[in-house]
Amino acid sequence: MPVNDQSLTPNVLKTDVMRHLTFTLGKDAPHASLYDWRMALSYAIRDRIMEPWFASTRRTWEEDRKRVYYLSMEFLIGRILEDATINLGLHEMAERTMAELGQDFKAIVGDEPDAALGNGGLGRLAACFMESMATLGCPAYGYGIRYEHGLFRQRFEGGQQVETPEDWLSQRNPWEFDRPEATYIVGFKGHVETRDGREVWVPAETVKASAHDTPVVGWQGRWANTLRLWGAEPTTLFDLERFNRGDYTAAAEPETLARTLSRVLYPDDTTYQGKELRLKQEFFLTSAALQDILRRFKSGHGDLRALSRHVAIQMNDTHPAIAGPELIRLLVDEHGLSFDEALPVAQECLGYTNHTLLPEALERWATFTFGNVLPRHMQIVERIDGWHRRTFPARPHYVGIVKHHEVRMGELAFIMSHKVNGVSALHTDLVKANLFPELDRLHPEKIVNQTNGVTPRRWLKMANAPLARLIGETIGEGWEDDLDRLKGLEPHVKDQGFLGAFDAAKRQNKVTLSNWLGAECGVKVSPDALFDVQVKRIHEYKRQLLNILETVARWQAIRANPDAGWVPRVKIFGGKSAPGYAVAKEIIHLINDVAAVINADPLVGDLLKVIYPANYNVSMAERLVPAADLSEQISTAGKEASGTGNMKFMMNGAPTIGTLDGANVEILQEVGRENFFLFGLTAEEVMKRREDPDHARKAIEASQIMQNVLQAIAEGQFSPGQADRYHGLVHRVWHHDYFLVASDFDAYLAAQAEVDAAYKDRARWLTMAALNTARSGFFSSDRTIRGYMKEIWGVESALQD
Ligand code: 26W
Repeated sequence: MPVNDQSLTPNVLKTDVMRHLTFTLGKDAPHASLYDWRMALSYAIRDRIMEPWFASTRRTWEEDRKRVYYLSMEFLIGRILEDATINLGLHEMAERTMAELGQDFKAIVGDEPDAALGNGGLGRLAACFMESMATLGCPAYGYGIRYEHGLFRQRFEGGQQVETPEDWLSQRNPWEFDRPEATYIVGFKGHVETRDGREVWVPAETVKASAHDTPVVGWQGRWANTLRLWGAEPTTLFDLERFNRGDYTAAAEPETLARTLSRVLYPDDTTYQGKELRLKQEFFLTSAALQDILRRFKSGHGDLRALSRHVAIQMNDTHPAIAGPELIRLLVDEHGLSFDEALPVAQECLGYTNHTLLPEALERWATFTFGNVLPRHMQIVERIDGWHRRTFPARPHYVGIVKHHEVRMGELAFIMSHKVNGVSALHTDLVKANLFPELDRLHPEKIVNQTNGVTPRRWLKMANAPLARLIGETIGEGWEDDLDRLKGLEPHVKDQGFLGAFDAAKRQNKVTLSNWLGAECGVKVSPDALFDVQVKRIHEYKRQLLNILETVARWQAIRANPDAGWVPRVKIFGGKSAPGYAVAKEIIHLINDVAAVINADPLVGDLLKVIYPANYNVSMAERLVPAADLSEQISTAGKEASGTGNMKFMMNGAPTIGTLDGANVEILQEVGRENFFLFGLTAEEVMKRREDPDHARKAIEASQIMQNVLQAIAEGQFSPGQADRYHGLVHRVWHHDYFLVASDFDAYLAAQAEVDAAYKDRARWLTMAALNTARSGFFSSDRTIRGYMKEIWGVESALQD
């Protein structure tokens, strides 16, 4: 469909908005609220997605194209309205139309709640991938769960995190279409019977998975795919049977189970807890998706042995790793294939992406729980394990799926996939060397790398209009879906006029952000200060602690010598902690305590401010990233699989201060050493350093500055009412410090001093910043998806260039 559809003049859009306001919302304009206007505009814009959506589905059928199925427990989408208007090329028109109707477009798009069906990196990556697959004309479905409550909302009380439930569906969701005709039964528990020599699973509990579809439109509306989210509903079938038997309590069980299954997103990233409900959620998503995939395949083809020619299924981490056994079960038990036929079919369809090396994040289910919830799958897992053990005899010892009474989902996903991928070059090396060394030796071609990326439509075009405009004026249009063209900015970096304009765009974003921060947090910050931003989940390995300790050191140094020509800084933190992660919550408390003391210190004034706006989410990232001067990517080397925030900051012209971790390594390579503030131990050095049990004490004793910082905290300078509040924390840094905050402290301080020096030299700083944008083309998720299409999925674009 042509994007700048001539038939859609502003007048037509206005008529559409008014028609929806009147007939869909039942509202008279003088009485319409912001919500009503948002709904009316959303429906009017949504209407424009239908044609490309239908056309894409039709073409995929007609041309019998291979489809990608992206299975993910999380899709961290954020707001949809503005993104859709941008991709449809209707942004300016929508702005103008709403103004003519007396409405503020910015306020309207800002009224939309974030779809926060994810925790962090993994969920946001899935959302970027959906957008890139649509942009590239890759026929694809995303499959996930329609959580009633997404990630909790965060508030601070006395500086401490308090969680409240998120409620995005309390208002009508204009983007989804219920598909009551697309429902599947998903079973749990029960037992396995042998009938006529075949195994038959008789579940004791069943729920109905019912589909809710959201169209995802790509750049310029050339293609649209479907995000299909499953909601759980009770089945009545078994209730009645039980009810008739007089088993009334059990009769109510299916309804309770159904209600809880799609009720809430697990708010844990990185720590896995073997909770039965979580396993049920994972199976619910996976089984419904696979049944849907097989139904679609069967409606066009006969022979299931040809499945992998038409179907590629990607498992986003191990959360849907039950897909291996479930696909075998469906093929064998329901469609009559033999196990030996079904196994290779499943393997050829499946791919597995690993997103973490942290041992505590690796899913392992007690065989007791697994066998209880999924008795038939337990049998199949053992059969797979036996097959693998016999087919690939290993030395010195076999690393199997079932070990020490646990089912290891990583090994299961690995064995059941034809390709396994890491998410950055370094991470993939570590997956090979540390996570699956034995399996890698047995299957040397299986592990491949696909470095993450982010969509430049949302993260540059939409979030950073001033810079996007400058890019368009400088290198012309067309960079949005061909991000390597940003290289064309490089020659202009020597031009004072261009640098001035680059500076002005950044400044405009900083002014907008300071106004918002003033209103949101009640702290006034000067847009002339250096905006130093660390936003991401709070985790020890991400080392927000290192950042706040450096902040204290800076504060002490400014107080000792206020006239030393300091570069004014605003330290901005953002992020949530898992509700049960006590150490991360303590770090949040400390940041807020430090902020309160520093922000009230008249000696320091504008030279240092610390701000931590509560409830960091996708929409807040869209405000912070374009206004950042400095991107904090300071994880302990070897721990951050990739990072994707690092790429967003780079694109938006913020140089990185960071360690050699995750995709930082590739950012450094692209941008050049002189445009990156590198510090810290390497992954290898980290492992060596840990061998010395005294590493922390030695590092602290060698650093007077670090001692002063820890002493101030231990003394209660930031917790005046409770001097011992941080004794535990300080003690851990001295004596444990697994994430090597102490060992990297001095190097981090030195890198921060380099940042100050570079920032003072305006020409140098602006050149660095502009080069970060110019050299960020590699980090478009379009490049990532092209890699998956070619090397993992074997799928071609349906769009000719
Ligand atoms: C079962 C508990 C659980 C839940 C989520 C364990 C682990 C996870 C995710 C795998 C954590 C995650 O989001 N990982 C992040 O994935 C991003 C996208 O690839 C990477 O950029 C981040 O580095 C990685 O931490």
